[in-house]
Amino acid sequence: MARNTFFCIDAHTCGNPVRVVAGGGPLLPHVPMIEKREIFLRDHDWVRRALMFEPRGHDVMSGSILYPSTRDDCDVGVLYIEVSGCLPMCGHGTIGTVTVAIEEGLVTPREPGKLAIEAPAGRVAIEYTQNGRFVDQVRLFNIASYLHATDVEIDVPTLGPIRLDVAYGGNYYAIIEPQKNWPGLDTMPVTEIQRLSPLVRKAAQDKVAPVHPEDARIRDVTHVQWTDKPRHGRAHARNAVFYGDKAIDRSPCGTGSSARMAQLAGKGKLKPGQDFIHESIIGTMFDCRVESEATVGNHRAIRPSIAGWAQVIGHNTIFVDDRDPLAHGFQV
Ligand code: PYC
Repeated sequence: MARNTFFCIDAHTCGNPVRVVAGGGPLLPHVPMIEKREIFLRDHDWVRRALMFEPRGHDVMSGSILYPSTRDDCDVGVLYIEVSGCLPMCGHGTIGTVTVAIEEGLVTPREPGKLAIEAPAGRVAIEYTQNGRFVDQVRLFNIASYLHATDVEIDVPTLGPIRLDVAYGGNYYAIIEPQKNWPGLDTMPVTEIQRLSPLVRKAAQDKVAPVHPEDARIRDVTHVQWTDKPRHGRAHARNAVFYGDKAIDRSPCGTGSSARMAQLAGKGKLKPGQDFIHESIIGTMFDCRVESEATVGNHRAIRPSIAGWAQVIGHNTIFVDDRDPLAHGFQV
């Protein structure tokens, strides 16, 4: 009989969950995070399933496990765990993880207000502001993001023909702007977005099958981003990002916002130095910016930054016990 104990600190970033595993995560070899991610998925994926799926998690659950970084220019390595797998990069997860790490003393920054994390997708610099022990805001300077494909035509039963773009912001996104068969977020119930998104994702993947030009381990359309006009006067746009089998991000999604800015920049609609305030499906906002131009392989790219807040909501000591027939989680 074995009982595994995970000491987790639960938080949310603008409404989306972040479960940070501060103790009990599997020991992994001291190799770059992109390699740790592969080893974890091969040998320890039950940990992700146990902590993300029901009965310990839910359809939208997301989190991270902290590891020492192998890079001299990073303070900590972050493995992102989620209902859909282990993401190369996660924006809301980074904002939540940094908030937890600073408030709970898991990481000591080399310089006050500044950190750098090693994500599987690359180095991400962080700036944060504090009020006493509490973190007010985290800004992450994301990896280079680019527009991969434009005007991809797909035809999904009951939705009909639509056009989408595919852009990378740490994950590959199918991005759908308002058009005849997608009049916008207020015209479709969330349950219908959840039903249609896996079909759109598969159709986009079948047509485009993106592979990162600098690392083939990062590939495939994994997320779908439905876009619309903002509701809030401060915001420039609104989205609903779909991931996993049923999840709609409650935050505006960090890698989704990066991909969206890369899409708009790639189409000449956003320039370096411009702000992009992004509103989520529940009305929370990220303050995003195109920081500079960049390249990814032969693609013109941008370096986006994303700022948001997170709230620690509790300590959670979780048991995963061999006697439990549902020890490794389930999905309905
Ligand atoms: O914030 O990058 C993000 C993210 C990815 C999936 C859910 N949130």
